[in-house]
Amino acid sequence: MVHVLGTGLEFIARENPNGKPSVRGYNIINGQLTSSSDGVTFESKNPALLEDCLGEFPLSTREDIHSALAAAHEAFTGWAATPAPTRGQIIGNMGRLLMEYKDDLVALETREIGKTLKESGGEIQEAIDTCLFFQSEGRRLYGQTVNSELPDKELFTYRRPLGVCGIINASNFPSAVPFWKMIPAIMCGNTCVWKSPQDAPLLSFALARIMHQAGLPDGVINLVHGKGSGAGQYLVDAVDEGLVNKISFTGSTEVGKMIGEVCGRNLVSCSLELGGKNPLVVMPSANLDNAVAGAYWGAFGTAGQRCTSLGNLIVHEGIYDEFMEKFMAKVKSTRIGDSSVYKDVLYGPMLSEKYAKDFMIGLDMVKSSGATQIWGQGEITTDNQPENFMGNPSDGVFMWPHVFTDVTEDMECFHEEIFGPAVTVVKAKDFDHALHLANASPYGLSSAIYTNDRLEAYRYKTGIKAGMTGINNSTTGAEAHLPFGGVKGSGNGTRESGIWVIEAYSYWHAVNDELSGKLQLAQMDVDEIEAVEAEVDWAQLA
Ligand code: UN1
Repeated sequence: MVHVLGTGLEFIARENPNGKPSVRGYNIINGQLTSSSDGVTFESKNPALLEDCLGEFPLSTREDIHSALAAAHEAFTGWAATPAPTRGQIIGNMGRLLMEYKDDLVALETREIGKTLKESGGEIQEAIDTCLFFQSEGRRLYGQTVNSELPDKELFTYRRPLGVCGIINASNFPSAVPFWKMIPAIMCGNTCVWKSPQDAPLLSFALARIMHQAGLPDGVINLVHGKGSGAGQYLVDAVDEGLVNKISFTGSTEVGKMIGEVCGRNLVSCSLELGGKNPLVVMPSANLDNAVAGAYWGAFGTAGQRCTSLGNLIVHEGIYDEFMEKFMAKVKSTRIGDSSVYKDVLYGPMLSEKYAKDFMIGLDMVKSSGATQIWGQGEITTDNQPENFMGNPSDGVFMWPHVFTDVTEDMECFHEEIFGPAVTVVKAKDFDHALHLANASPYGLSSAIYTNDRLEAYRYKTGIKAGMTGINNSTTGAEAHLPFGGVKGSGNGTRESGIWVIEAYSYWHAVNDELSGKLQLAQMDVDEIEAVEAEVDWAQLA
């Protein structure tokens, strides 16, 4: 692990129960490792083994954020002037280094946020794929030539960088999502201040070190650690101070709306990827085993901590009993535990103690909504554990899988996201009712339908209000080159990934080149103007 983080790193004397070292982590500002201006730190803990501390990290102050922004401004002119293919080449180097360090990064991600090794592997791969995609995009970043309406004149469009981007991501996808944001940002010639998620500072630090090792010039990406209400807020405040040209945020709808307001009043562009209450519909023609597999994974994979996780499971009443029987058999067999110790667990701990606390509040909300709790008993403890729990539950923060039935549209739990392993099940009378229910929450991120009726699939695809839809597939599983994002309460319409994200990190610059050697007027009906002018008695008007 040490070689991923680079040389010159100090370790903190600490006895971790798994024998792993604790690291002194730093901000990276203008390529330099720095502590917070007041020396205050916070710890990152392994949520599967709370006594395992990964390290201490700067709790960044407003002054630190301003230093990072100054470095990003300083680096901007040089980076924007660097040829795009060269920028792409450095991004390609990042991808190749990530491949080299993949095993270490996967283990580190699992240790820091508790995802299973398989999922951490998939996520680091997504960061790699993003680098490889944008390496060659650096050789395109196309503009257009446009025909002029006038002779001897040429028109062009160019993509220009926006400037300094503030990047704020969540800890559930701490490697793929910041790469979704920063790789296109720097490919377009922007510079960044990256506020790492509070629960994944060591992984973020390792990724930022790799980016620099790949040849990224100092100041192009500046990493600052801290809390959302601290460092994150200072970065958003800097929009009001005129120091930020773009904010890209993944997190809650509540915080996203606040960021949207600050950016809106300053006319600063923002990309917002927010919450979801993603529906999955199961119709009678579906292959039920396939539908059970998709619903089960969507609800409980990653311990339900994806923004694309299944929220409302909408089951047609004709197959409700049969589906639920198969579904519950799977839920009851769920293997849970620390994936770095036990093989083949479906999910591990919550991302951190804070996520565990918030999930318990979410469960209370579902219960007070009036839903029927048919499975799950909150936090897993020594005296309260499901059959297939592996290990000692008091080592970390682990949750039961939860299933709530008899959910109806008028309940709060139908509308509100519960970030964790809990699914709310709703009965639908027919297709139209199912589609209505799928559209009835305030969110519109991901969605899915299981059906073998092609017309139903078509009507769902065209009738659903969501940024993403799976047909005979789960609600999760975005790929690195398809547009990712939502509508309604799930975002402001911006997209990440693929060629679409380039719109979010560049503006179009239209240039006209007049070669005729005289003033030619565009967008004027020249003959008519001349005729009108000839008739006007200018002396009389004056
Ligand atoms: C997120 O939860 O913020 O499609 C992103 C998926 C993942 C991305 C989720 N590839 O589920």
